[in-house]
Parts: sequence; C-alpha cells; structure tokens
Amino acid sequence: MTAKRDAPRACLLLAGMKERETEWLHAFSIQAPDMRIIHEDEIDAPENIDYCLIWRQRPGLLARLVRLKAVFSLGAGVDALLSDPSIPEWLPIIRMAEPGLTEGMVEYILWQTLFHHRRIWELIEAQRRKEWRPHNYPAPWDRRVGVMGLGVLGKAVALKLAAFGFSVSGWSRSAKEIPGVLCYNGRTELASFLETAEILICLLPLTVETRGILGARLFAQLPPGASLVNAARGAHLVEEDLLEALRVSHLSAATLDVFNEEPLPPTHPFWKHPRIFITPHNASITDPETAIAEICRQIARLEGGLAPEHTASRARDY
Ligand code: NDP
Ligand code: OXD
Repeated sequence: MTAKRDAPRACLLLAGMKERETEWLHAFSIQAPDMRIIHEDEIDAPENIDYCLIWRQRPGLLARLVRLKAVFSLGAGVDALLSDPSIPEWLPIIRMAEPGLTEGMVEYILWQTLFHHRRIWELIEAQRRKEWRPHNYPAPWDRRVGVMGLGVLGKAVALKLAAFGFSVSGWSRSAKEIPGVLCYNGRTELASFLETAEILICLLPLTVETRGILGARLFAQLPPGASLVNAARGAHLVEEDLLEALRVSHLSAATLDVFNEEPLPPTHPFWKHPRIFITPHNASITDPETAIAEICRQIARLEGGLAPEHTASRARDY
C-alpha cells in the first residue's frame, strides 16, 4: 500500500462500516495521513465534518452534520441512501466507482457465467453418485449472455464476457454503443433483449422502476432452460416466481448473491434448493486501497470547485 502525500486535509466521518472499520482506518492512515478520520461514536463537533463515507447509515445521522459537502457511499448501490428522507436534497451522494469493486464483479460474473454455461452442478451431482457422465455444452460464442444494466459494472462485465468469446447483449435505460455487445434500451426493447438471454445477469440499481423486475413476466420471456445470476439487490427478485419457474423447469438454475433479507434466514427455502446457488452478498467488495485513491481524487475535485463524478440522481432514483 503506498502513501498518498497529496491527499486532501479534510475531516471525514466513517459511518456504518461495522466489521470493516479497522481495515479502513488503517488504510486511511497510510494513504491519506493528513485527513482527519472520525468514528461515528466519537462525533464531538459535527460542524467540523466535511465528508462522510457510509454504508449502513443510522437514520438521521447525516442531518446533524451541518458542514457536510458530500457523502461517499461505500457501495455502488445507493438505494438505502436515496430512501433516507433526512439526507438534504442538495447534498451530493457519490456512488462508489473504483477499479477494485469493478474487477471483483467482473471476476464473479465470469465465474458464474462459466458455471452456468458448463452446468457445473450436473458434474457435482454426478460425482456424488459416483457416476462418470460427460455432458455436452456449446462453444462460448454459441452461448448468449444478457447483462441487465450497462453502467460502471455492467459495461465492464459485458466487455469481459465478449472478450472471453461469449455472445453478449446488454440492456440499459439510455442507448449505448459498446464494442462487441448488442445493446438494447428501454422497456420497448426489453422483450427482444430477453428472448435470446440464455444466461441472464442482473446488475441494475434498485429503483422504483426495477424493484421486482425479476419476476414471472420476465422469466416467461427468457428462452426455456435459461439461468439467472442476480448480483444487484434482493428486491429485484420476486422469490416465489423464481421458485415456480425452477419447479416447472422453465429456468434451469440461479445464482443469487443478494436477498430481500440478509443474512438469508436459516429456514429460507433457497438454502436447500438443488438449483439455487448462494453467495453471501460478496460478489464484489470495495477495496480500501483503490477506493481511498478515488475518494481523495473526488475530494480534490470538490475542493477545487469542480462537480464530483458518479453522483446519484434523485430524479433517476440511482
Ligand atoms: P450504475 O449506476 O453505473 O449503472 C446502472 C445501469 O443500470 C445503467 O446502465 C442504467 O442505465 C441501468 N438502468 C437503471 N435503471 C434502469 C431501467 N429502469 N431500465 C433499464 N436500465 C436501467 O451502477 P453500477 O454498475 O455501479 O452498479 C449496479 C448495481 O450493482 C448497484 O446499484 C448495486 O445494487 C449492485 N452491486 C452489487 C454488489 C454485490 O456485491 N452484490 C457490488 C456492487 C454493486 P443508463 O446507463 O441508461 O443510466
Ligand atoms: C454495493 C454492494 O452496492 O456491495 O457496492 O452491494
């Protein structure tokens, strides 16, 4: 880890970081030694705090910080911050967009795409039965993968899958041009996007428009035998619709990293489902080293009178 001698002299509050706090405090002390870092239980002078880096926020906390210039979200998804009415509307909310988080997601989705492409679960099940059962699978270019959301993460994922050789399409709100990726946008093009998506990857933000989007209606538009990978938010998925689509074998399998209730309760039917593969909301993790470099860059922009980048928009809801 390298020290950033040009890191700005600001006062930054770390809030809602839980078990990751020690790691972050250490990283700030090395990379931004001139920055004053305050812990949320030690706020003696709220009027001295310039910035806040936050994950699971305590409602109302930010309203007390009268000098706050911007809020940094520890994660890329800002649904929880945008739904906190106590955060003043004028306060910039900066989404986490940093190379460590992006690369982690690219790696996770490539892993899961290969898992579903090769139907690895069939091999695992055969091994348990001590059965030697080679099965066929298409070449990557004959496998059509659909990426929902072509933002910071979805675009990087789509480019990697295309470079790997998969036949990739993507869907976003506004029109896009991404080399090697067939791009669709808006509700009117959703059906055309879905009808070829044999492996569907969700990397959408959670908004009023996208809540519950992974439901019976959408599943019916996927080709029979399709797989789902949801690494966005649990509330994108209608859980009972997934169970039904798997029961009737319209969908083959699903990988879920995110859930309506986290941690997933021990009694939840997903745990024991033979075709649902669970990871505990760690598809990707913000990397303190690369993220602090990005936070310092954004603070330098703000202190220099420039608008921050990757800000959430209340009008768009992401
Ligand atoms: P971005 O805001 O950069 O990208 C969002 C994409 O979704 C954009 O392409 C946007 O379209 C598209 N989109 C938004 N609303 C709609 C809509 N109604 N219809 C179609 N497309 C829509 O977000 P990121 O890529 O940085 O992150 C995506 C999500 O991934 C996060 O919100 C978070 O929930 C999740 N995440 C999960 C992690 C995990 O470990 N499981 C880790 C990190 C993130 P347009 O380009 O036109 O704006
Ligand atoms: C994020 C997440 O939004 O980890 O970054 O879920």
